[in-house]
Amino acid sequence: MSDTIAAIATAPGEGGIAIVRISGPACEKLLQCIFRPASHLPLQDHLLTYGHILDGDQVVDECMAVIMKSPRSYTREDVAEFQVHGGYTSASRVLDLCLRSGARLAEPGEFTRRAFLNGRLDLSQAEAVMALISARGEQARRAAVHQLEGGASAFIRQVSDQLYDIQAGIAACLDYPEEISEEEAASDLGPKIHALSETLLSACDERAARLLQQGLTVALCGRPNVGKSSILNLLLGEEKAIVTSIPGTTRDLVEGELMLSGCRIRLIDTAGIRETDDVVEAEGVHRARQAAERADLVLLVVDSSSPLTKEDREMLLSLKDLPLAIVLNKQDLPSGGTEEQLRSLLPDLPLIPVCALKQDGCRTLKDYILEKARVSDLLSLTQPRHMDAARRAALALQDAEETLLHDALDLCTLDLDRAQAALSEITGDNVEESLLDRVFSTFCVGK
Ligand SMILES: Nc1nc2c(ncn2[C@@H]2O[C@H](COP(=O)(O)OP(=O)(O)OP(=O)(O)O)[C@@H](O)[C@H]2O)c(=O)[nH]1
Ligand SMILES: [Mg+2]
Repeated sequence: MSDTIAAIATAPGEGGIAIVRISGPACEKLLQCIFRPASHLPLQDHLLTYGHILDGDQVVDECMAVIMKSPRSYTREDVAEFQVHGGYTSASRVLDLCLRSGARLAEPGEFTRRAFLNGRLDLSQAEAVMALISARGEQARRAAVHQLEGGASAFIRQVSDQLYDIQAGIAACLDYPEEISEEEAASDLGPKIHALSETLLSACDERAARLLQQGLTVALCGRPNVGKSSILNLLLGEEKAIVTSIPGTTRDLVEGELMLSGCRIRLIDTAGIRETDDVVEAEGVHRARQAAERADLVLLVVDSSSPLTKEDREMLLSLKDLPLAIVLNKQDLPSGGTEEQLRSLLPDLPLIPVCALKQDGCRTLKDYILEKARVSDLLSLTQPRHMDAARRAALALQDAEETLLHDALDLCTLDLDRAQAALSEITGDNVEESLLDRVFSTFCVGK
């Protein structure tokens, strides 16, 4: 970290302002080289100053510049930022000037890596920065901020502290066997170890983590002509998919995205499922089944004006073990007794009446989808990497519990150390360089 790094911090493309950021010991020198304040007064710490970026005598752009002296900066090093006019050209000229004046191009996530290495944030908070940058929707933003504020770290440190207490208890027993017997220690500590492992496992909610990162995927399935594409269009508020009265209109998957109260929803309209000799349609039916299996929620669309067909029943059977709800479409037409049939077949299945043609029932359907997309604001672990480490810690604790049952108190300490090591991967205490490389390689340059 003895060198000074530089990168464009704003996204590529045209915009009002672009920011070039540098961090490291040469910041002040570099500023003097390329920035001339309009007032000719020296730059003050943490104060934006108007001036010009110069390449020799040539003015590159007008600029607002700021220096944030160590340790009161994002990286805790000296940091300087240049706000120039947006678009690519000015910013890349300024970056080029920085590189010619002694800085080197920052690696992805290197500013945040320095912040982590200088102790400004722990590893889980560093990852939250990227989660916040890539958050799609209010729900994902709230979860990222919770993590940035130390939500995951606080949870892990609490578990880790309790584990240290257990480790101290075992050490005391091993050091003073005359004061406390191994059996006594085992019967006291076993339940505590078990409870800790349960706490960790229950914090690993894969589904919630996926919903935050990717949103809820909803597949619209059903036999041909029941109105799947009409419902997709209704939910999206646009004519995304082709709708006709010819069964088998949709052949491929048609995807659309919508935001419901800050939750991201991916809708997939599929080909009507039926037996067919048509090769193209058969491939569409295959894709429809795959989409249903991969979705977080399957909406089986049924025509409420006609009694259940053999195809409807087969589909119900094949989909019933997936997260499923029935959308009873075509409510404008006289009932075919479908609702009653469904209620007697699968009484617990949610039924949502809709009329895509007259745009009725859209609110109820959206509310139902939203209910499935929501996750708690206070989830402790929301990143796959964190859950993987927490699960390994829980497994090590289960091993420790097992070892205790065989009265091998000294061996159990090894399992507990493994659990501590897995927990420390989350917060980044004592982690290897390769893990940091892996984490920060997913970052964008300039952050
Ligand atoms: N009366 C009535 N007709 C509807 C309703 N919803 C859709 N339709 C009609 O049903 C026909 C089929 O609609 P689509 O949305 O194309 O049906 P689909 O399930 O996507 O059909 P495929 O793509 O062939 O599998 C069209 O003529 C629609 O106008 C409804 O609520 N009431
Ligand atoms: Mg269709």
